[in-house]
Amino acid sequence: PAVAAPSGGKKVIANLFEWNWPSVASECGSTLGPKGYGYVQVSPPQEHVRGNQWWVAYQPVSYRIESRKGTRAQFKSMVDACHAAGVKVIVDAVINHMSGQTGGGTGWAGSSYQHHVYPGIYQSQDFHYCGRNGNNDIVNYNDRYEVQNCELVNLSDLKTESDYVRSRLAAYLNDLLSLGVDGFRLDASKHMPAADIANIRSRLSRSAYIVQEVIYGAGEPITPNEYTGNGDVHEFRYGKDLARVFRSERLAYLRNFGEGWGHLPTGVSSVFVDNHDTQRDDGGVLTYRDRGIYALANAFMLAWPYGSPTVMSSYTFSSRDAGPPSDGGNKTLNTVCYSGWECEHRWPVIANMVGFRNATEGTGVSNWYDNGNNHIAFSRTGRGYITINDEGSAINGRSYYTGLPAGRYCDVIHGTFTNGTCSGPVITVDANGWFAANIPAHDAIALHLNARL
Ligand code: ARE
Ligand code: CA
Repeated sequence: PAVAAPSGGKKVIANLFEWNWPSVASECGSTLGPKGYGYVQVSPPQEHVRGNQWWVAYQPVSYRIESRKGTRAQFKSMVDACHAAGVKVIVDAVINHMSGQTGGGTGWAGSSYQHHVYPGIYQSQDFHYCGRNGNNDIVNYNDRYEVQNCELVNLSDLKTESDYVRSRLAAYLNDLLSLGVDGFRLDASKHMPAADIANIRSRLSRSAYIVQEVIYGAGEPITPNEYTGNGDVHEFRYGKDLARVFRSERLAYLRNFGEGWGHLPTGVSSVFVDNHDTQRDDGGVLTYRDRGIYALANAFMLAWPYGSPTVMSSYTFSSRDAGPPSDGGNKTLNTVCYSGWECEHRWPVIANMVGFRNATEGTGVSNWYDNGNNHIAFSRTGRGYITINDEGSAINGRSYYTGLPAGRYCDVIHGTFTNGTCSGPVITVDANGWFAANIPAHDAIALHLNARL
């Protein structure tokens, strides 16, 4: 049985995209655990084709846990270190396909392969040959058969309907579970029938969190909703809609953000401002390049009780294919935050709002306020309060009704609360639940009960 949503009090996922295992291990102890992240999502750990592009990870050639990000032993130590820090581990699992190079080669860990032949694992009869478009590639996303039986960008497409392939994929996932992994992001889920995923899931040795990558495409026959029986599904409309609101519409529109906008049911929806694909391929979404506005969009996501949020953490890139900082042999270097790596999950606004999310878990929205334009505010009933001013000018001299108990609260947008003290401004909520404050343009104030002095 799979768990349908991240469970436990801490549910926020940090996606440490392309980090190597020793760096993930140390980040769990130094930052993710202390800041209240419940999960870390890591990039695909299996052996992959050689090359310096980031996307080599999405071309498996064997299921050895040996990649540019580290060895099996390093992977295991990482899982143990994260668990010791109270952080669970989600693995990006590539199970729809193997490599896509037309010629063969030798993988990262020395396994030789051909397109459609992976000795000892899969032979040519284990793949689909859809017979379309001259090269078996997917062209038409409006054709269900083609999307699930042709090749996604030439990647050899596994026969996920076959008993052998299912058992081999389950063996890979069970190997990861034996190393202590807690969940999986199932890459390219749209390209596998939901029933095939259900069957593979049924072969897991124990329960695991599952989130499926099914990109909503207007008019496409395969929809995210088909997959909700297996676990969570990435809601790609969320980041696009949020970016549009922040860039060119009004924050006031967010008062029913989520299901009210046609997004997936909250209990199965995995949300993010951007992910590793959209930050490269989708000019519309907000990314680390948007700096303050990106932080505000993440603050909104973490404050708003819809879906399971993932905070993206990126390396700096200037071209689509460019891989992470690596040595001459393409081995990924240890992460150095703010030097080649953006570390959005550490940005104080974002990291402190993880604490807000945890403090307000399970409460609804009340006291919604908007000015009809780009100033909004709301309570997470009885536990927290946020107001975001995305107007082009300051809003001064206003009072805000929070419904919170009287007291002195750390403004976690501008200060970090540690051991009873606040490194930034302190906001006083009066006996009637009100506070007065000025908010600069494109800024916010957030208070919660776990950051009360
Ligand atoms: C690379 C080269 C290719 C080459 C291939 C094989 O770029 O030119 O043919 O290697 O040699 C990633 C990269 C790819 C890379 C691939 C393998 O993005 O560039 O190919 O790894 O190394 C669709 C899928 C969705 C997929 C996106 C990218 O439905 O599942 O395309 N996303 C996941 C990952 C990616 C990854 C893969 C899948 C493959 O997150 O990072 O690719 O493992 C509409 C549709 C969407 C469709 C979208 C784009 O919006 O609705 O379903 O997404 O168009 O086509
Ligand atoms: Ca497929």
